[in-house]
Amino acid sequence: MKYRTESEKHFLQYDRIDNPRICVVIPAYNEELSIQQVVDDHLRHKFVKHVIVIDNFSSDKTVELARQSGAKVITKTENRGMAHSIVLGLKEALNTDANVIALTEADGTHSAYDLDKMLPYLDHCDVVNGSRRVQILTEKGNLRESAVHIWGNYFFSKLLQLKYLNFIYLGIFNISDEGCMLRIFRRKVIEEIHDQLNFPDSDIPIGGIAEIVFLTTKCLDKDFRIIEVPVTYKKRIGESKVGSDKFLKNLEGGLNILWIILRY
Ligand SMILES: Nc1nc2c(ncn2[C@@H]2O[C@H](COP(=O)(O)OP(=O)(O)OP(=O)(O)O)[C@@H](O)[C@H]2O)c(=O)[nH]1
Ligand SMILES: [Mg+2]
Repeated sequence: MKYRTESEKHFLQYDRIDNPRICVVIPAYNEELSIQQVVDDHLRHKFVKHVIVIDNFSSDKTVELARQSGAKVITKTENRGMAHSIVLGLKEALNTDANVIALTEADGTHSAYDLDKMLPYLDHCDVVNGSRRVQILTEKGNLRESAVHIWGNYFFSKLLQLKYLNFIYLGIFNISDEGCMLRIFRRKVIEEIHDQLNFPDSDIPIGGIAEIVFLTTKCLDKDFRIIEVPVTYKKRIGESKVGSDKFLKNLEGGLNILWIILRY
């Protein structure tokens, strides 16, 4: 376990991004019901210059609909899991001129609108994570059968916070929803960590939602500064792909995350 008291790099700083050029990375798997709405929503945002959809060998119309909406679509010849798409998408974003890289979901739970609340915080840090843990920002009926998803995420988030604990500020970052895919990065963050997002010395990604926890630990280990802010959380369109509405799937995801926190 890391025990970080060296917190000199984690006090107030200002480094304004005057001309944000955002590249949005969207991993997608059989999201034909939502993908167009999600791509359109982001391409309408004034600072979004690129939208990249990484399709995980969908069997529905995700690819053609995303292309119709104007996204750049990366396809695969087999399903290689969500984590593979995340890593591929972040690397692909480096081929654009974006100075901010955003990661979001294809299922319609997140909105480009929230980028406006996240961007100002990037003046003070390198990564802004979204949090879906504010009831007032949650659409009624969302996750109503899945308290275990909410509590599990909260528990593992606090465990991760504990890993970087210092006694005065309760840790160099404060987090409540580590499983939230919506997050934005300064370009330099992805430049520095993009080749370290697989298992050490391999080309295999960590897997599932644990990948984004691993991503966070990579950022923190390099002293990148992370702030978590509340974001709106709408009901997903279509079926859950990872089964976050199922107890056993949540348990499995939680154990993976626990392993990442303890191991790396
Ligand atoms: N399960 C799965 N999801 C994928 C894959 N590739 C991309 N995704 C996308 O990853 C996102 C996460 O899956 P969701 O079904 O939204 O998960 P969820 O049940 O809403 O739960 P959250 O993790 O809380 O969002 C979706 O937008 C999927 O389209 C894949 O290979 N498998
Ligand atoms: Mg989702």
